[in-house]
Amino acid sequence: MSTLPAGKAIYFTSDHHFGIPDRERSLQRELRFVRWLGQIAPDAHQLYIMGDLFDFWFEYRTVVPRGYALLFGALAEMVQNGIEVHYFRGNHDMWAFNYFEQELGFTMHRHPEFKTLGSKNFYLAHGDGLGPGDRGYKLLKKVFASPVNQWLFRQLHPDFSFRMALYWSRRSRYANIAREGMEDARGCYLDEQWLKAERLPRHAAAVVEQNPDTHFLVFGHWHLPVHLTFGQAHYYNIGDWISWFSYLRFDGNSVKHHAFETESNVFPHL
Ligand SMILES: [Mn+2]
Repeated sequence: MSTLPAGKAIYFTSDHHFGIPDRERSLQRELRFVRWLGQIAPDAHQLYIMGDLFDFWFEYRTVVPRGYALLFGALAEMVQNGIEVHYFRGNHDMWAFNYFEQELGFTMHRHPEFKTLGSKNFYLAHGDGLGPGDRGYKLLKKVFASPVNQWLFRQLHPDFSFRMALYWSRRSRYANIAREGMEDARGCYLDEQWLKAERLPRHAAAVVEQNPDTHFLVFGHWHLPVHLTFGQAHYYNIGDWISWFSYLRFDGNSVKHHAFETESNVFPHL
């Protein structure tokens, strides 16, 4: 059993989508994230980045994308100071191969995992492609996971391929934001029954049914801070680092939502 040292905490963050909407505005969010890392460093035992740190990421054998120097420096410093950084790949950075591991010292995760943190049982996943339906996306994920397709993509000039990839990811991102905006307008996310009928909570309910000793389930992906309960199990979506600047803190006992550098009471629905 892993133990959490007294006075220490484990932090969860996700869906920063650094790189959008443009270099300058992304940098503002990156610097805000670096300030957050500085704030949590004194009591952080582990940090979990639950996916989509970048809106698009691809690494070549000898070259990595331009930018993010301050961000990488701050994360590498955490690892140097003995804070474990775990990274669950999201749907926007499934092409993170071994750079984060080799250069920054992250522990990489590609699939959902059960983990005991302190004395509690966690189920951790980014959240894409889980739950019923969404067959189009699941197929697309297989296409992107194919080594042949990755090799083909690597043959393109990066100035061209990154422009193309960002164009596509922006389109899907804007579509999501539009969809989420509609949900907000309808007030759906305040409605527990509506939330529990969505894909990820349905997946979570099935996980809890098969693993009744699960205490906490933590997901990214949804870009909406959510807290639900399934029996004794607590379900969370972290939110994002685009409009919520939300994160989770686990003190060994309970998990709580917080937001960084925003007005208090930004989670009226939690
Ligand atoms: Mn995302």
